[in-house]
Amino acid sequence: MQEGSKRNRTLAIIKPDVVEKRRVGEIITMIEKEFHITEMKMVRMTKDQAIEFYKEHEGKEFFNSLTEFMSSGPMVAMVVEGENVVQRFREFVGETDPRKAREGTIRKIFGEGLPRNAIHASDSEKSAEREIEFFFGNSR
Ligand code: 3AN
Repeated sequence: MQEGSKRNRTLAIIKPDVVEKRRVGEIITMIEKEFHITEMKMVRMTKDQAIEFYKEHEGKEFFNSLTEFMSSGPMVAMVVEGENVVQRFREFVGETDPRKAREGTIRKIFGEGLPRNAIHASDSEKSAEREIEFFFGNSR
């Protein structure tokens, strides 16, 4: 491993819009070409769980539509590992708004808009650890 690079983990969620369209496999294939998926499960959040998961966004004008959407159906949560994965994975999925996302990114290809932007990616190492704990517990 090169100096300065660090292997770490992040949380990804393939959102309910993608599950509904039955395109989960295509996204997993894209992720596996670049990163290691080390844990994965299909889950459905209650509205209260979605509120807890996104609590840092409480008060924002999109909070209700976001938590409604994220509790509207099953989704696929996974732990993704790699070097500097938090930052690299965010670049890989593309900008929050699919219309602004770079060509070839998951959000550009699969996103329909906001909040239906296909995939979640943790925004920092600290968030990643909290979010992994939320879905997978302290399993290591
Ligand atoms: P990111 O997921 O790229 O870190 P955040 O943290 O700004 O983006 O937003 C969290 C989630 O909230 C996004 N993934 C998206 O689904 C939703 N969201 C963000 N901005 C809006 C908006 N203006 N309208 C509706 N939903 C939004």
